Amino acid sequence: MYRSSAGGPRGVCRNASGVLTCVRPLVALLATFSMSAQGQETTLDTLTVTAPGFRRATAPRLGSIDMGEADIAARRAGVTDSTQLLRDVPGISVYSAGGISGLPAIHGMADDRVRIQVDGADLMAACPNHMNSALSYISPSKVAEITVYPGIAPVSVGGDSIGGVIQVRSAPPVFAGSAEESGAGGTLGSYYNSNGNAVGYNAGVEWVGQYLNLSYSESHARSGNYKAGGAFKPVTKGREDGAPIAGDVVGSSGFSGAHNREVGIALRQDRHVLQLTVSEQRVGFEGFPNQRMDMTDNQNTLINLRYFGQYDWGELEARLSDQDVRHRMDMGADRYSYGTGMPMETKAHTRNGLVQANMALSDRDILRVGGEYQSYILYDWWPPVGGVMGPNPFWNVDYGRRYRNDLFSEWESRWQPAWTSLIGVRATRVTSDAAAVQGYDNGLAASWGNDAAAFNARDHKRIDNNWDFTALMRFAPDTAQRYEGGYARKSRAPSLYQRYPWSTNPMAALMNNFVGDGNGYVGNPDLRPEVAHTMSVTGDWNDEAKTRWNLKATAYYTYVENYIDARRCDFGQCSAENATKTNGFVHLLYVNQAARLYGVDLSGGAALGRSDAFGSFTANGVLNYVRGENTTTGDSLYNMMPLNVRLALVNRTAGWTSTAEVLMVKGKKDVSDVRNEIPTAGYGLLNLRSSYQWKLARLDVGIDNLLDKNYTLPLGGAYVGQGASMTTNGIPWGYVVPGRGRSLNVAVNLNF
Ligand SMILES: [Cu+2]
Repeated sequence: MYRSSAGGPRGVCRNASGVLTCVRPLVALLATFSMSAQGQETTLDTLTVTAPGFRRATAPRLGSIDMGEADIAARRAGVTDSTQLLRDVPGISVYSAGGISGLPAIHGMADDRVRIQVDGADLMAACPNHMNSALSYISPSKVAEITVYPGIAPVSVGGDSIGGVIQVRSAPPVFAGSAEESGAGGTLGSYYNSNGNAVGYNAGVEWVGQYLNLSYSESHARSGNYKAGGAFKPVTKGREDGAPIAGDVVGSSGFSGAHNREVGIALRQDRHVLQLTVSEQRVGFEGFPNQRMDMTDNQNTLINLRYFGQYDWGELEARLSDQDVRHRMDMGADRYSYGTGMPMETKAHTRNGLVQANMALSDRDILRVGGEYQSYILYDWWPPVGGVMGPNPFWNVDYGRRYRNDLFSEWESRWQPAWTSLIGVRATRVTSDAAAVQGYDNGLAASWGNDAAAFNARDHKRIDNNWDFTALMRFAPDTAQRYEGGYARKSRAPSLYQRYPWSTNPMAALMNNFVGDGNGYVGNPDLRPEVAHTMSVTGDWNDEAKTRWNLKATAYYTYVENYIDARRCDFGQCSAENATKTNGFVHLLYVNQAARLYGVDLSGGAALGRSDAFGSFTANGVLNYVRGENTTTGDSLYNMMPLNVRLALVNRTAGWTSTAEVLMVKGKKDVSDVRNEIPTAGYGLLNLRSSYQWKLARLDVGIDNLLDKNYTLPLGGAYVGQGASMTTNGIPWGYVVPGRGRSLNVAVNLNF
C-alpha cells in the first residue's frame, strides 16, 4: 500500500506498469540522509518511490518505533480516537477520556509528560480537564505515520517532557516524477460502528504536480453513548430532564459534530520543499464520563508552515505553527445541574517555532543542532450563573503565560559498522506567569475572596532553567540481532494548570482535573520542574531473512526527582475529613515528590506456515508490565496499566487479511491511595476483524468484544458521567468507567 488515508494505493503517480513514480520529498530526504550516513549517496532528484514501504527499509532512528501506512490502516477499523491507533505499540497504554480525546501513556507517564506532535506541531490542550488533547485534533483517517520514542528519546526530538515522544503525521505531500505524470487523485471513506451508532466519513482531493501539490481534506464523526458489555450498574441520580439512563449505557460517552478540514499547498524546488497547511476543527459536543463536565464546543484553527531542504552540507528544517483554540464546557444532557448549568470557557493561543540543521560531518557522523520556541497563552473563566456562582465571572487562570526556549545539539556516529552512538544535550528555559484572579463574588470571603486575595498577593512569575542529556548506543553485529541501550536525563517544567488554579472551593477544585479520577485539584505556584533519569535496554532478534520470526524485549527504569504527585488538601475550604477518608472523592494539592517507574515490554511474531487452500498464518503478541511508586510516600502512582498481553492470529489469503485477537489484562490492585483510586478486576476480550483489499478499495469489517464481556477500563478513571456531578458527593463513589460492549464495525475506503 502506498498511501493509507483511504487504506490503499492511489490512482495518480503510477506509470503504465503500475509502478509508483511519485516523489515524497520529506520522507525521501530523511531516508536519503540515513543512507548517506552509511556512505550511499542519493539525492532527491534521482530518488523516486518505486516500492511500497521503502521508509521501513531504512533503519529506524535510535530509540524509535515506526508505524507505517499499512500498520496504521490495519489498526484503524472501529477507531474514532487517534490515540487508539497506538494501543498495541509496546510500552503504550491509553487513558480513556472522551470519544476522540484519549491520552497516550508511555511506560506509565502520560499527558504533559509525553511530548506529542501532530505534523510537527506541539498542540496544546486548553482546558482544565485536557479535553482537547493533542491527538484529538487529527482524525484517525488522516494519520499516515507514527513514530514513538518510548524510552530514551534523542534530545533533538524531546524537550520539556520526561516520558518519551509521540510524533503523528499525516501523509507528506507527493510530487510527480515528470510533467506527464501530474494529475489529480482523491480518497473517500466512511465507517459505522454499531455500539453507539458511530458514523463518520473522510474525503480528500489532491492535485499532484511536478513542483506543486494542492490538497483539501475533511472528515466528520459522531457517536452516541456506547453500551457497556452486559449490564452496568446505573448511578442512582438521574438526568436534568428526569429521563433514565439504561443500565448498560455509559453516560456522557458520546460526541457529535467532530468536523476537521484542512487545505494544503506544497512547493518543491530542486531539493527544497515548502509546505503550508491551514486546518480547522469544530467539535459540537463531546461527553466525558470521567469528568464532571462535558465539552460543549471546541474550535481550533491551526496554521502550519514547514520547510525542508537538502544542501551539500546536510539538511535544514524549519517549522512555524500557530494554534488558536476556543473551548467551552457545561453539563451535557446526562448530568443533573441544579438548573444552573456550569458554563466554563477557555481561549488559548500557541505558537511553535523550530530551526534545525542536520550536518553530515563525515560519512559516519551527523551533527544535529537546533533551536525551538513555544509560547502558550491561556485564559480560563467561568461565566456567572447566579446564586453563589455570581455576579462576577470566576477567573480560574487569567492571562496565563508559558514561554519556552530551547537549544540543542546532538552527535550521531556510526564509528564501526556494528556500532552507532548518539549523544546530545538540550537546554530549556520555561517562563510561566499568570495575572490576578477573582472569584464569583468578591464579597463572599469564605467561598472565594480569601483564596483570591491570597493568590493575588503572591508573585506568580516562575523561571525554570532545565537541561536534558541523552546517551544512546546501538550494537547490530548482523542482520539477525540488534541491541540498544542508554541513559537519559529529561526535565519538564510544571504546566499552567499545575501551578495556577487557586481556589480551594470544593466545586472549583473538582473542575480542575485532567486525570479523570473524579477528585478536585488545587494548583501550586511553587512546584519545581520534574527531572527524570531513565535507563533502558532493548534486544531485538529475528531470523536472517526477517520473514519467519522476530522478538523484541525492552527493560527500563526511571527515577523522577520532583515528580509532581498530589497530597490531600488540608487548608482553605478543604474539610478535616478530606485528609483521612478512604472511600470517597477528595481534594488534592499538587506537590513535588519522588517516584520510580520500571517495567518490561515484550513483543514478537512468528510465521506459522502457509497452504494453497488457506493462505498464510502468522502469530504476534505484545506484553506490557509497568510499576510506578511514589518513593516519598510509598504509595503507588496513579493509573498504572496492569500486566497485559495481546495475542493475535493473522491469516492472509486472496486479498483478505483476517485477525483473531485476544486481550488479557490483570486486575489493577496497585492503586494511588492518596487519590482513593479504585481497583479494577482482570478481564479478557476477544476481537475479530477482517480486511479486504481490492485494487483501489479497502473494506474493513470486525467485531470488537465478541463475547460482550463486562469489564472496567483500568485507565478509564472514575465514572462521574451521569447525575449531579458538580458536587463532591453528588454521585456515588466507587464506579470505574466501563469498557465498550460488543460492537460490529464496518469501514469502506476508496482511492481514485
Ligand atoms: Cu474542557
